[in-house]
Order: sequence, then C-alpha cells, then structure tokens
Amino acid sequence: MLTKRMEIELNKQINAEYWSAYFYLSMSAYLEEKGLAGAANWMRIQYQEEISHALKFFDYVVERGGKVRLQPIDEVPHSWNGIIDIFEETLKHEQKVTSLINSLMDIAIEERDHAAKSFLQWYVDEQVEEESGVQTLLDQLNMVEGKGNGLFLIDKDLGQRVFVDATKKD
Ligand code: OFO
Repeated sequence: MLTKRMEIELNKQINAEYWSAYFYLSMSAYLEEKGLAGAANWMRIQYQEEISHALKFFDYVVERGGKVRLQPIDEVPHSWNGIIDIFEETLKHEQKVTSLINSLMDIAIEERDHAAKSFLQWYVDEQVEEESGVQTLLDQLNMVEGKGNGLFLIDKDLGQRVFVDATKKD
C-alpha cells in the first residue's frame, strides 16, 4: 500500500508526464508548420514516449492499491524561435523532469518505501538517456547553426525515429 504522501506525489508526476506529452506535441505542430517534417516526427515520438511514462506511473499507482486522480493539464507553449530554441527548451525541460524524478526518489526514501524506490530507478536511468540524447542533437544542430544543408540532413535523420516502448523493458 502506498502512503498518502507517495500517492499524491505519484499522481502529480502522472500529470507532469502528460504535460510533457502536450509540450512535445505542440513542438511537433510548430516544426510541421516550419516545414521540418523529420523533427516534427521526432517530437511526435517524444510525445508517445511521455504518454508511456505517464501510463507506467498510472499502472504502478493502481498496482500498489492507490487512487489515480487525473488533473487538468496546464497550457503548453505554442511558439518558439526556430529549431535550436526548440531543442534548448527540450533539454531544459528534461533537466527539470530529472529534478522531479529525483525529488520523488527522495520522498520514497523518506517514506521508507523500498518498492517505490525500485520502481523509480527506471525513471532515473531513463532521464540519463533523455538528457544525453537531446544534448547530442543540440550539439549537431549548433554545429550547422540550425540551417542549410546540415539542417536538411539532420531533419532527414530525425524522420527515421520510430516509437519503441521502453517501459516494457526492464
Ligand atoms: Fe518523461 O521523460 Fe521526458 O519529460
């Protein structure tokens, strides 16, 4: 059984993951408008990943006998200043999510909830991958100054991304 505090905090994180999903879907729409179909695809996959993160929390709350309480999702931004700005904001956002996951882990430790600690470790590891993947893309975009042939090739590459549900792997 989850403690009340743990249940509340896990519910907050379900909302945060859905917010992330909306955030990336909004970026996908913006990139589509700018003619960057590959980057738009990448963001759409990112959206799917966030939904899978939310559902993993959802299933866990249910599994531990807690109550899922879905809350409204705050409005997300709709415009950015080009593709470099988009990926800078993505990196900042993922760093913020990492700190949310770390805070959840701190709470699990304070609540002496060893099961939640084990569950949250998956997200701790996932955030390392999220941050490093985005940093790599940002480095590449900066190398070509977010334009020209370089951007054309990067966009083509981003168009190859497909959704793999990492939450199904341990
Ligand atoms: Fe759910 O990891 Fe990104 O936000």
